[in-house]
Amino acid sequence: MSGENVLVAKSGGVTRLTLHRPDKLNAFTVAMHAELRAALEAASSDAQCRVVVLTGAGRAFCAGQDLAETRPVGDAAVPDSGNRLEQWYNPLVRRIAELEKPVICAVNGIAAGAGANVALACDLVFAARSASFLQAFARIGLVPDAGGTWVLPRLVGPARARGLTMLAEPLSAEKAEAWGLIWKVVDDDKLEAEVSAVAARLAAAATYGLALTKRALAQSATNTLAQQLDLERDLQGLASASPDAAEGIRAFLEKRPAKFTGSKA
Ligand code: T3D
Repeated sequence: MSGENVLVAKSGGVTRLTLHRPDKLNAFTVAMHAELRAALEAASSDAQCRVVVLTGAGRAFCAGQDLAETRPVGDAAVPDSGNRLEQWYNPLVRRIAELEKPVICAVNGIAAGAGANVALACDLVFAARSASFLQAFARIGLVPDAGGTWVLPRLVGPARARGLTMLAEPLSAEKAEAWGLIWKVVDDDKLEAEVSAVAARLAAAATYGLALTKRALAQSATNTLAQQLDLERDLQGLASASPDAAEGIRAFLEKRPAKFTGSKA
């Protein structure tokens, strides 16, 4: 169900979530976090939903934490930001990572601070050519969060991760693609159509196999090769027991398109 801060639209197996505070560049407030959490929980338990698309309303994707909510009172320090990470950002990043369906991010404009890192937590990141990614934290004396210090060195290497986080300059969508930070740059006027086409394709895919693939890739970050081989053996055992694997192999041998249901069993 749509809220004031997160619009929810469901169609053809795709649940589209739009961050909706365009006047404030979709900066995160507690209210927006709460709506996004509820929407992701609903998408997780909705058997009709086979893919989630996350995007922003207006000219930005998301400007990170709403700094009006963290405003220090008088001469006092900023209220403990660690608490907000514990309560909101960390569960959000985990939820996206652990969702057993692909999550596509359509970065329609600037993605700054935690907004950038929530985008990078998604499985496939498409960005409009005019969009940019800004690790804004150093500009305000904070540490990159929402998984940024984990994902950046892994995606672009330590030298670029240090430059992005310490210099806090915007990275264009084109450079983000060239550096391997995101999947694809798309002309602004084609972003919606391209993301919708990919979402429709994924909504007709073998969802359980994709969920297990997501799990395998996530665990590879800390596994040795031997551990990863064992994990692949176990996950392949699960995948091969699914009706979609049987359908995929039958369809190949019968030279027809597969008709996947997305179910586990
Ligand atoms: O305690 C904790 O929660 C810790 C967690 C931290 C996580 C974080 O995300 S920290 C990083 C927070 N984000 C930022 O520091 C980015 C702040 N925004 C900007 O630097 C700029 O807005 C942009 C570079 C993203 C875009 O610049 P521009 O010139 O295109 O737009 P603008 O004029 O600055 O912003 C338009 C409006 O959005 C403006 O409101 P107004 O004056 O028209 O009423 C601006 O204040 C508002 N806005 C943009 N970002 C935020 C924001 N309002 C509150 N919080 C924001 N993050």
